[in-house]
Amino acid sequence: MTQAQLQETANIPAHGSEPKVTHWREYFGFSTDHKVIGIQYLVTTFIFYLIGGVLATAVRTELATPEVDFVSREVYNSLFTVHATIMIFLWIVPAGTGGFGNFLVPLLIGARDMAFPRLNAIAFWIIPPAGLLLLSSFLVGAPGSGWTSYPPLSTMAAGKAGEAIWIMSVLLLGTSSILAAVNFIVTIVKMRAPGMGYNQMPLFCWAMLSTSALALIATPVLAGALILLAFDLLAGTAFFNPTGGGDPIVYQHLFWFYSHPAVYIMILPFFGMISEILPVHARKPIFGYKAIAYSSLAISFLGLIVWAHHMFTSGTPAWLRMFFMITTMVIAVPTGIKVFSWLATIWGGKLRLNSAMLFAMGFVSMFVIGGISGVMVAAVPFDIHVHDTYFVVAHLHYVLFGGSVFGIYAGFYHWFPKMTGRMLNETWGKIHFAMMLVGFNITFMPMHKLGMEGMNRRIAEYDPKFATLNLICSIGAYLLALSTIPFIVNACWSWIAGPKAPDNPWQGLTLEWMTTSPPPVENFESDPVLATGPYDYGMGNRATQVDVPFSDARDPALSAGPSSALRAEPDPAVAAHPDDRQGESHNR
Ligand code: HEM
Ligand SMILES: [Cu+2]
Repeated sequence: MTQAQLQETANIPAHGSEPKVTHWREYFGFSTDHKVIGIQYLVTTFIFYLIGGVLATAVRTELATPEVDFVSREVYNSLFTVHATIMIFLWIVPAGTGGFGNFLVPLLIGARDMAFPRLNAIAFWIIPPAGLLLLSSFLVGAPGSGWTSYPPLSTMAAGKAGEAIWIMSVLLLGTSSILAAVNFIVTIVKMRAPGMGYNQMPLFCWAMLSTSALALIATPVLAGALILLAFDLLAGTAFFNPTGGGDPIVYQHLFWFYSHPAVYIMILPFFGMISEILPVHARKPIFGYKAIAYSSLAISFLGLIVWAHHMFTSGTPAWLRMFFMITTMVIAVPTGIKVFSWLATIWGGKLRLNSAMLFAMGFVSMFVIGGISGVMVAAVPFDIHVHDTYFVVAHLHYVLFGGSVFGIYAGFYHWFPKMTGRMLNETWGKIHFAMMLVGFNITFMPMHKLGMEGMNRRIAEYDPKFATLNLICSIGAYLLALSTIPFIVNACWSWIAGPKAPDNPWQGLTLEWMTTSPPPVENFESDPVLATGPYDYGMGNRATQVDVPFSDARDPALSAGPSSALRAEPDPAVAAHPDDRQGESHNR
């Protein structure tokens, strides 16, 4: 018996009798089912991603030539401002946390739903109106001071209405993010299946715990900054206005106190998803479970004390710049631990190079490029040289696009069968991956060189000597935009008419695969059971020699890693073997 079969046998009673067929109308209503809400998040944010992508394509069309010829300078400013705001606040953050977090966390820990289902629905339903509000600003003159909205630019008379709308919309989105964070923390701490200690949790849960802690600590600071900014803008106060005794640099501190942690809010969930996907498709235990789990916590903590690396050129005193330079570089350590653990996980594995795995490997490699340019810009002298140039645009897209967006797609391909009960087409998945990888690198790789040669970001016209590389970037951007089409067609077609998905198409060990595809309402008919750890792959027929409860559960030979449930104290109430169970289910 393989480990997957062992886990499936132990969990037969946990199967729902019937997969839940969700009526399409439910997706448009106030559902409190975490799976419906997760999918609502994913579909809604994907639509915003498409809108943000159209804006990006418009930006690149303007930049295809050195002159201002496609849109006016003002419209250009609005295009990149709204593009970035959508990509961050309406796509990456809510898709990673609200989307995948909602769908996966309760399933992975064997719970029936999130701790606060109604709060969960409220957190989602804030998003669509906030997004529409932001888009409505195009009717009154969209905001144009960048997604950072620095004063004094953002409080100047022109475009007041658009700026106020931007603040209101981001405040709403931040509220949603805080509500979701509370829910995740309580759910993970309080609702794990019996026998699942913290060190038996799937790594995605560690990632969500770290992400939620960050969101909870940092988002209120952004809210504070934006409320003060709104006063300056609309009520004539002078918190950030030097003529009235204020200081614009204070805004930068408050803004980055949130927005640097925000980049980890935008990447940690995907770190977690990659840690789930790689071992399944490499058929090997995850390497360094605890190292990966605790490095998420370390990244959260360090992420809170590096914010002023965005302000090296804002007159920050030299000694303070040293502090922020060193803390920033230290973050490379926990991040490197993760990357090496992932490489060690797939090293020597029996790789299944399907779409999910390709996107996961694309994630690791593209993210590493962004990480390296990140350490480069952390160095004060280098940053002074490339600050506000296309080098920064290249860096941020390697982490956010090469990282987060590749991670989202890896998740889509991996969990689509569980979410919809249908399989995606693999051939089209691979075509999608190839087009996206090539398009992405053509678009963003040349920006490193443009930046080092001094091309400014946030400008609609530029020195003609940069024309060739910019044209290449724009052609890459069109390819990148086209690469989304195979995915959309594949996803829509497969959802309606794709081949039916088995319960456990990838022979995974984590609990979401131990119920039907899609899971029934409340996920499991009865309490799920941990017969094996989340990553005990490749133990071959050793598993046939053991049954749970084990006589010596701590024997390291039985367990593929410290994460293995084999090392947990067996609990007779939920023993893997139905005959060994005693007493009532005590989960709820
Ligand atoms: C189709 C793919 C994309 C293209 C072609 C693209 C293109 C661009 C360009 C050219 C800029 C610079 C505008 C300027 O400084 O004048 C920009 C800015 C930005 N993009 Fe993207 N982008 C894409 C996808 C994404 C994604 C997926 C994210 C994030 C998740 C993202 C986040 C940002 C951010 C944060 C900025 C900074 C805006 C600012 O400086 O205020 N982009 N993008
Ligand atoms: Cu930062």
